[in-house]
Amino acid sequence: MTKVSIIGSGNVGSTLAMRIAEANLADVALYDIAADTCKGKTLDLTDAAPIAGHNRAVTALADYSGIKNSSIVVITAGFPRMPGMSREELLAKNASIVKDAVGGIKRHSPSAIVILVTNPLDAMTYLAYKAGGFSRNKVFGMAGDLDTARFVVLLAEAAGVPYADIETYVLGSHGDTMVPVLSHTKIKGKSVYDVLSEGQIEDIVARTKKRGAEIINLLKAGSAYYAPSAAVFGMVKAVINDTNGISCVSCVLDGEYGLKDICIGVPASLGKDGIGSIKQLSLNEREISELKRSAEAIRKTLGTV
Ligand code: A3D
Repeated sequence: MTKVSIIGSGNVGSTLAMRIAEANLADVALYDIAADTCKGKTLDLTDAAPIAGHNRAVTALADYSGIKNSSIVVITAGFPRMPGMSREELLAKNASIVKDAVGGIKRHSPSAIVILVTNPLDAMTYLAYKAGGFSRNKVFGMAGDLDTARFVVLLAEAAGVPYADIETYVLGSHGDTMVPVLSHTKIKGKSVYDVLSEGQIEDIVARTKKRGAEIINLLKAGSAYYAPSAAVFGMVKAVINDTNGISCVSCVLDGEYGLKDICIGVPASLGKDGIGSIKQLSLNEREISELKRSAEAIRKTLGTV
């Protein structure tokens, strides 16, 4: 039986558990420091099974030993942003939580693929890679697919087309320096510049970067979780079904895009061994310098860990 363990049963973790079980993709084990709340959520998710029509086990774990034999471990444990906070402000608190989770994975499920969600995402992914000593194909972070989805929604609204008519990538850091790749953005097969004005494009890029903050300000407690859990679900599905489809993932680079020894968002194929290959897009000069700026912002954040 395929098993996915999720560390952190908060908004993202529990919604992801629901998506995985209800898609009949895998059994799900959840671990959270808030043990009773975690148990309560797993009972609730289990009671939904006869209605949703699956027989997947959704269980709460008392400690990390229960994650053994997981194909994938997703780390969502940690504090989310509150109104007015940057993702970087979460660094100190979340770094020690991620280190604990990585220790548990090394001890009990060392061959699992590890997917990071905890913010600040790129720094946490790098930290997990270093602390775990994992091979670089086996640890990556979810952010680019979410940022790309947000960009797609705003482009489709402006152009008045279905989401499926948009082709694009958002690379770089999960933060203000993210890089929506306009040179590879197409609407119904045409360059974005042939469909929308420069002003519209600039506005959409700026709104994409602030979409997370827009949602936080409306929710007032906690951050987005429906779209984030959908993006992680897509990655879990790609690994379990060995699809080799392209996702924008934060992963360790070793010279790709001119960057080394850093985790940053790039397009990569995902399959049973995690990252298959990194797709090298040809970027224009402006995009290359934006990606470098994004990498510098991540290194600055990492420097404080
Ligand atoms: P939330 O609903 O608060 O859930 C976090 C859970 O982590 C809570 O249930 C905590 O009890 C639990 N937790 C805290 N410390 C520990 C620990 N030591 N061991 C185990 N569990 C612990 O937050 P959320 O689910 O909305 O978000 C979780 C994390 O993901 C935050 O850091 C968010 O910023 C981040 N996040 C990232 C994205 C990206 O796109 C990268 C999107 C959404 C959320």
